[in-house]
Amino acid sequence: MSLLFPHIEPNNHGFLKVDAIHEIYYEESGNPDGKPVIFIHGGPGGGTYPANRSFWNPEDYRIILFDQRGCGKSKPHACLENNTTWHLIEDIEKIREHLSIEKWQVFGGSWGSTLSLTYAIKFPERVSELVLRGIFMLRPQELKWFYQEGASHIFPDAWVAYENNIPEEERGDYISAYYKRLTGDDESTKLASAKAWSIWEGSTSRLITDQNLIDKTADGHFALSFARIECHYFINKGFFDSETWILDNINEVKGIPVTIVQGRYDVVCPVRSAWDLSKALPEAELKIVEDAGHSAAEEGIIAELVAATEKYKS
Ligand code: STX
Repeated sequence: MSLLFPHIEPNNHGFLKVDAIHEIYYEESGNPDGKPVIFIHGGPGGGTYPANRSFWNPEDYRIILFDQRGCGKSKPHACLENNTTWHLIEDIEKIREHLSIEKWQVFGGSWGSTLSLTYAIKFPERVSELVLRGIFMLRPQELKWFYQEGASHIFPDAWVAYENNIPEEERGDYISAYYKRLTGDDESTKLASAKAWSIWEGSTSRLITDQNLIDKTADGHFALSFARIECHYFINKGFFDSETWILDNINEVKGIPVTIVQGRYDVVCPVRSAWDLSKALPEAELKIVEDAGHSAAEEGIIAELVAATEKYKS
C-alpha cells in the first residue's frame, strides 16, 4: 500500500534561464492558491520524478518541483560549469521570485537536506518550515563513510563493482580516482565509471535491496548526471568554506519549525548526522523510523513525511 497522495499532473511547467549556460526545469502542481512548498531533490545530480509531487495533499498545497543544474530535464545535461551549491541557492531564489512566492515550506532528503539547510541558513525569512529526510551535511566523515570505507563493510557484495572500476594503486582515494574518469575524455570509461558510482548508491539506498532502483541508477543518462555532479560537489567539499559549515551556521535557522525523518538503517547517510543536527537544533522534531534505510520511497519514511506535511499544512 502506498501512503502517498494520488499521482497528479502539473498545472504549469517551464524553463527558467538562470545564466548564459543553464536552463532550469520547474513545475507547479496541486492548488495554485494553496500553501507553497518547494521540493529539493537529492544527489546532487538526482533530478525529480512525478512521485515527488505526492508528499502533500494537493488540495492544500501549491507544490513546486525543479531539477537542479545539469539534472533531470534541466539543460545542458550533466554540465559541471557554473554548477556549485551557491548557484543552486541563487536558482531557488530565482524560482521563488519568478513564481511571486513570499515564503515556502522547504522539503528535501539526502543532498536535498544539505541544500535545504543551506538555503534556510542564507534566507531564513523565506522558509516557513523545513521537512528533512536522511540527513547529509557533506562533512568529511560522511563522504569517507560512503565513498571510501564504512558502508563497504555492510554491502561488500555491491562494493565489488565500485572497487573494481578503479585500479588498485588509486584506491586510497576513490573520489579523486572517480573524478578523473568522470571528467576525462574517454567516453566509455566515463560511462562505465558513472554506472559503477551510481549503482553503488542505488544498491545501498533501501533497507531491502530494490532491483527497480538499481535499474534506474544503472541507466546511462541518469548515471552520467548523478555521478558527475555528485563527484564534482564532493571533490569540492560542497563548495563550503568550512568542513562543518551547516552546523557552524545553524543558529540562523533557530526560529524555523523543523522535522527530521531518518531511517535507522540508512547506510548512505547514517543516523549520526540526523542526531548531530537534532542536538544542534533542540526544538527540531526527530523521527527515527526503525525499519527503514535511506530512500524516500520506504513506507515508514513516507508515513512520517506525510504526517509532517499534514501537520504544517495550515
Ligand atoms: N548522496 C545522497 C543522495 O542525495 C550522497 C541520494 N542518495 N541516493 C539517491 O540520492 C538516489 C535515490 C537518487 C540513488
